[in-house]
Amino acid sequence: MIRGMNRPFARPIPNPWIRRRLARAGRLHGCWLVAMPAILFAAGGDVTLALRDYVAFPITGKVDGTGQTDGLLARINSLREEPGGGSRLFVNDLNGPLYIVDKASRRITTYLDFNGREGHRGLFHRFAYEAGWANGLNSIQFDPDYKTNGKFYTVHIEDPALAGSQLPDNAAYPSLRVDGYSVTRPIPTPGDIQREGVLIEWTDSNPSNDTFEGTARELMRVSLNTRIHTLADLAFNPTARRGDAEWRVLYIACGDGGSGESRTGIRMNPQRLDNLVGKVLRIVPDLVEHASTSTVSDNGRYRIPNDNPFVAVDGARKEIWAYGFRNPHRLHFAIDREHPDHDRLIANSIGLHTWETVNIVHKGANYGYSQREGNETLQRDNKTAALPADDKIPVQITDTVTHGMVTPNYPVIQYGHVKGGGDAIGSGFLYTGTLIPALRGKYVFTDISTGHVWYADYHEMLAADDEKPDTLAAMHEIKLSWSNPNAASEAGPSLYDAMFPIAEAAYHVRGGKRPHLPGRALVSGDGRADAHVAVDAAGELYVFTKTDGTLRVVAAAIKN
Ligand SMILES: [Ca+2]
Ligand SMILES: [Ca+2]
Repeated sequence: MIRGMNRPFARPIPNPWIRRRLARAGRLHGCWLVAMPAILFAAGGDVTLALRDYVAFPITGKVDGTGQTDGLLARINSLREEPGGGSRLFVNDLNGPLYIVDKASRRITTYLDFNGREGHRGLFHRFAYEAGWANGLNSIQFDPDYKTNGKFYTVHIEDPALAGSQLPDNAAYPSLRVDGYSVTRPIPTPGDIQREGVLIEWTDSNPSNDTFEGTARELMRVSLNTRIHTLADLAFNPTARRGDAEWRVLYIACGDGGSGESRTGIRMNPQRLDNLVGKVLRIVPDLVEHASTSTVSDNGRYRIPNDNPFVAVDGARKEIWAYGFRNPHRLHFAIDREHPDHDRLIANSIGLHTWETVNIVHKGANYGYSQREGNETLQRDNKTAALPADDKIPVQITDTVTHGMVTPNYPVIQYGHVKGGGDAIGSGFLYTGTLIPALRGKYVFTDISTGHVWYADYHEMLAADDEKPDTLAAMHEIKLSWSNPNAASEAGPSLYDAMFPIAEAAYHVRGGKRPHLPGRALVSGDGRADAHVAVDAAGELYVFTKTDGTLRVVAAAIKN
């Protein structure tokens, strides 16, 4: 492939009316030509978002890094606004830090640092972060009752082959009490194990300040075959209230640990119900919550709701809510305030060689991997083919034991590893804010490597959730308007087809040494944008890119 041939480029803002709108939204003084326009994946992209730089996070990577992950200036991976009317964003960097960003001052405080590897003063001596995507401090989620109980949850990745204690090292955080902390036995996954995903509940006895004081409790430790597709996102249903069956019930995304693309016996792990990889899990973290409608887990650290789909199936893990995913690394509860019966849990799952997917998650459903990828059959050679006429696969308990047959569930959105598409789906959110009326009722999502941003109509997604593999919601390209605040000459917004060139400009300003961006992927070519979207408590939209370690806020939109 010619380097960068598929990469989106900045291009001029063609329409004088749009230029005027952008000028009002973001100080347009002029615009400039760079190169060819990208081929549009879906014709008629009709929303342009005006981005403003919000905060640049401290550089935790290497400015001259050459690998897929070490050259990312700050591997920020998720953003959560504290619930309960605070005004702080909590942002985790895979390299270790958990930051608090004060929304009023935009001041960044390091709240905790998980990196306790040799040479670092953080919490975990076996912290694995330096290789493999989604290794490190992968995610954070607040307990819905955080304001009262100070609880939040994190997922980080450890390498069990490393030396050192598995207990948190509180040398840098003496107000973290570790005397009651104990490690859990890893939940087994068939095959060799290179990583463990660790879920921890933290209780900050004073959630109103920017320091941690309190306790931590390890809830779960999941064995992962390789260093990719780890234990990942965490989500609570935001509509649940005290007394509801869903109140403080935690959904957990667990990647397949790279098992499903293996040519060996671990290939069936995402399909097997005797393990937790390639699944969405559902647990009650607090042992005193829902005591009459749940049972205590094998390790005694959390509860499992009695209405989980496989609690009565011999040999199946009771934590499983849905299964057959490759890497469902982003979960989002889509809340449709006008139609509460339209609320859904959504999982964005990264595909192998062919399809990136958005999936509506249903209780007990099988999403097909590693027998399916997107709406096609995945063959043993990892190529895709048409679905069989009788579209059924066994409900696999172990490698040999099955429990009937099931027709797989299929994505509601998918895009290919082709020009105008991308390499790996990022995060996604149903927009519920007020700043961008054009995005109301739209699900906004990214491709990680190319940095494309798209939306799909949420009602089309619901309609595509119809057990028919070929019905999918349409994707619409979102364009981006951004003023490079470091531009040498006149400043003013330019129009971009994706986050790649925006991150590239900022990466160089921040000292990045690579000619383009760090990493490489098939469609993005030389460099990856590493772009995701996020929302705050008001549902307003942000975009962040790991390559330049910068968080940007969506300040306005223009409907073309
Ligand atoms: Ca505190
Ligand atoms: Ca469909």
